[in-house]
Amino acid sequence: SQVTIQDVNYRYLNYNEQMQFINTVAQQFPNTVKLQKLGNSYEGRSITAVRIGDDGTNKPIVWIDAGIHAREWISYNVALYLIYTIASEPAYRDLLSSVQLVVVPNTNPDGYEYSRTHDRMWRKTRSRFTNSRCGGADANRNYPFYWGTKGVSHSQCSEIYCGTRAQSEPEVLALTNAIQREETRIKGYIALHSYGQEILYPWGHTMRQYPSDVQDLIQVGQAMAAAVKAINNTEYSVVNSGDGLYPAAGASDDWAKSRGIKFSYTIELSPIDDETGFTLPEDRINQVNREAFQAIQVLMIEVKSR
Ligand code: ING
Ligand code: ZN
Repeated sequence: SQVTIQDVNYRYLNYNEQMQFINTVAQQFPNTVKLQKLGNSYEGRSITAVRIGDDGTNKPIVWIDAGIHAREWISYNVALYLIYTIASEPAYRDLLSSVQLVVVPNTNPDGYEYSRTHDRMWRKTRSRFTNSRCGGADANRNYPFYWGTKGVSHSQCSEIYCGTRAQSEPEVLALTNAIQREETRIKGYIALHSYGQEILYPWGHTMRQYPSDVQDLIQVGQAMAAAVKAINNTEYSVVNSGDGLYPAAGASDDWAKSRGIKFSYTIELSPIDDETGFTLPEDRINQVNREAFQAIQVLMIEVKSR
């Protein structure tokens, strides 16, 4: 049977179901939605971008990617909901005529499948190393910007192992290559993670250091948080990732910002605390999908009007 938006709102899908869903949406809206293969994961699964809105123009792009950390399951549903909603609802046609959306709904398919079938709390990729009893690298410590310097481990058994070198993970290489090909057009970037209900802005690799346009990042971050709060009173806080959380080098939003993508963020989706943590119950998926959609829409509107 077919995977529908109902499934995306009420249950977690496996990788094949996610792929089936984006294929169906692409067939349903052939003029609006195009699939683009960015590369393969370590175990050979396709990493696919969903491009929504006219291609081949000079329109600004908002780039969203999800699930670089395998156990953060809610991020995949949020990305799939975003794809479907933007593509299917006539209310967003106008927005799509002036800004293109590129969504990578599963940036770590190997890790995700492993989290579903073997170890619910798995975070990393599934790459293997010779002469090591541990595998996998933290892909959000593997981006080529201050790689390996702070908040990382060089030990292969660590949850925050940064990899053998920057971009050692094929998933990260595929994403950085794809973003760099069109980086001058990308004006907004969000990496979807969970949990904590936070909108994080760079720099994350160090404490008390901010981009020169940090006020713009804070302002738009607060507009995103306000849009979320407006629908159900759910509160997201806007914080610098290095100060508010912990310094961590090699994260995707730091790298995106270093490439000149002005509005670069990491969003920690619901829940806010560790009562359910990464294992957000399925009956809460729909609400988180709708809330995150509001935030992303704010960023699209912001980018469009600049
Ligand atoms: N949190 C992010 C992590 O990779 C983060 C937080 C984002 C740190 C950006 C530094 C820079 O650890 C989760 N939940 O993964
Ligand atoms: Zn994460």
